[in-house]
Amino acid sequence: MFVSTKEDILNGKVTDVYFDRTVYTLKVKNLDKRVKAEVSVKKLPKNYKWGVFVGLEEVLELLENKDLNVRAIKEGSIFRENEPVLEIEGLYSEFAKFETAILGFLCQESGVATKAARLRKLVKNKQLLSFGARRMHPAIATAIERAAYIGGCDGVSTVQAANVLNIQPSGTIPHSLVLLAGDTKEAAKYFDETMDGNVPRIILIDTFGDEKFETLRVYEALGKKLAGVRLDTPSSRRGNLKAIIEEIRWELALRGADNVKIFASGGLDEETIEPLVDVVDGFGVGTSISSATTIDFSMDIVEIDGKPIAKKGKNSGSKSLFRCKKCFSDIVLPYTSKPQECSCGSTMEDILEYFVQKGKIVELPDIKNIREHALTSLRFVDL
Ligand code: PCP
Repeated sequence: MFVSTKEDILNGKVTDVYFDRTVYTLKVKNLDKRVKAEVSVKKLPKNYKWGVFVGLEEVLELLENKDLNVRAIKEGSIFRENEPVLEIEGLYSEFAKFETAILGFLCQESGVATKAARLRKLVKNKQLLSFGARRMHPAIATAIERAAYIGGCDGVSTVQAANVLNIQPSGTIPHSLVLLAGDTKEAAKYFDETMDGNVPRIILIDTFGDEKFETLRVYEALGKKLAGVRLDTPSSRRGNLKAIIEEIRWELALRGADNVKIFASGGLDEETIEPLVDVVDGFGVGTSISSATTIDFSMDIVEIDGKPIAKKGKNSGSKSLFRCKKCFSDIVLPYTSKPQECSCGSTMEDILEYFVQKGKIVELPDIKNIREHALTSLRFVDL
């Protein structure tokens, strides 16, 4: 398989060759100096007004035990364009070769988390499951699903990611089971007879026939044990999916089966989810989360030997990112430890904090706290 191992990454092998060449030139010409390098994004994708910051834990693992100091916003925080999200202080050669991996962690995982967060806001209180591991290289499936979970997915489909996140994996049944059973009702019965009691009986009902009638057949077979049905209806047959779901809900209610939940999946994104939010109980989303547009962070030197300096188009100097606890507005100022007064009258705190000092990592929050921080922050922003 064509994968970079954790050792390859930690040894700086996954680096753009110009960093190796630069470090060599700096050494030979004795140009290496202590710098401050800042990560920020100039332009968010599409019409995004914010992003969710994910990938910090892996970046810190890369930078620990080196003569470096790292300030960053907490993992799961909201950030906006031109805001410093991470700053590394130390000898440039100490971290130069890791820039490729640092940005790789942050760009892809923040992209996934941001898309998950956007869908989280869109689906309101309905269930949102990450079903997209199958769309990406399996070596990064756990990183992708962790980012989706932090961004707001209620569950993930891959067993390994669920273990890492300390949650139960989420899933229903695939078309293959229905095809091999030869019939949706039979597949439902076989699944029910073979699964542990704690596995929800959610049956895929779009393989054969009409979704409404297949639902009734499966309900006839499983009765109160039927937890839900999933429509993954192919686009060639999708038609008015909302109307189909409303018909199913009517027929279930008529039979006192209001408890049977209805899930939708298959090619879902912001546009196709919106009209379904009021009629479904949950969504399984694959491609649009796992292959989400990256957030194209860049890393730029902003200080050399304590003196502010930056390339054209970049403000120099170490910075503070002040955020109002009440109205969530931000202001970027030259680094200062003095709290600021917000125009709304509340106080603003610098949300950039030290995560590594002299090579030592501070105690990091667990995944539940990171996700809670993201979900709490989402209340302050809109799409
Ligand atoms: C897909 C599979 C994924 C769903 C759809 C989300 O159906 O169930 O979990 O994928 P997407 O958002 O990337 O489209 P199929 O590919 O038909 O696979 P299966 O028969 O295994 O459900």
